[in-house]
Amino acid sequence: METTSRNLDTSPPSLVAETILSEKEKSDVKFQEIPVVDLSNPSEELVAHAVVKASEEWGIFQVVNHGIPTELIRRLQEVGTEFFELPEKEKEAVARPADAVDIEGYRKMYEKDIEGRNAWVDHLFHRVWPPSKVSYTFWPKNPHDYREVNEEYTKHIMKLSEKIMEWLSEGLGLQREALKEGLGCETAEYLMKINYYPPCPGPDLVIGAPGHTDINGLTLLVANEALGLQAFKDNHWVDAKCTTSGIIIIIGDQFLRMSNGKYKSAEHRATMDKEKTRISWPVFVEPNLDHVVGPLPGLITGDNNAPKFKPHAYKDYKFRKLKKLPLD
Ligand SMILES: O=C(O)CCC(=O)C(=O)O
Repeated sequence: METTSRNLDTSPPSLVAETILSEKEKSDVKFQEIPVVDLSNPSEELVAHAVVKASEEWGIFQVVNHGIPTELIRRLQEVGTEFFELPEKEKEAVARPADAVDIEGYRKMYEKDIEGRNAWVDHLFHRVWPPSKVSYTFWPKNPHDYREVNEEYTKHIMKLSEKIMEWLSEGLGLQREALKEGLGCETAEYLMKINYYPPCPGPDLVIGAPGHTDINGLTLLVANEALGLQAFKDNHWVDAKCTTSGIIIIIGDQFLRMSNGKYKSAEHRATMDKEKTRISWPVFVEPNLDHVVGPLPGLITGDNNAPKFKPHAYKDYKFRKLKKLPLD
């Protein structure tokens, strides 16, 4: 089993400098929990209300009793863990080519992540939907059931994400398809990522994933039993505690913009554990690169509803955020 811990003394100096915690990142962690929404509540109205409230106030929450079988989540975690525990050479069978523009594939630590930050984490990215965008080149062949489990999980996660989008659309006073349409309906993409954070001897000095908001629309994340995800709220980092079968929902930048600022794009980060390997499986729901995203037209009516954001093609938005250019 490959659980080599990070060694601060032998790490590239630039990486250590860039991942050392800033004062903000070191600020106290508050003993508070992110909202939990139980989707099995027989009143759909109450569930929808709780999802909307958590998205307005936090932009991050956990859903439980969501209908995705616990056994399927366990298998997703098992096949992903098995892949990361393979010898490096075998993982390289699905490595991201050095000259690739796209994000798909396996990458070892000390690499830039999707938003150009140095992240202290190994990861694997591959699209899971739509079929025209799926490249099995980047799906591990070992373990042999990796593909079957990920395809099954995709069906369930899409159903859950569409349900959440419906509640959030209605929470904006719009018809239930509004956010899905805003993302480009059938052209929207689902991107699976696995983050693998080995134990780190100096977790107080180093961050696994620095604080950021997600660039996409909606993120649905499961994690193993090691804690590490935190959200920034009211000037404090808050532990985003989650059971291994709970799903963390994170509102990303595109939903902040589509909702004209009503839903919050949650700033979050991942910390390292001294002893345990932490693994997380976010699925990012995002528009295709050419799709233009801005405040939904149904929200921009009347004198008091001026658009707070300009529309941008998703590829331009990504480029500008990556390059830290102004975004309005
Ligand atoms: O590992 C986590 O819990 C968070 C990961 C994350 O924020 C990311 O991959 O963008």
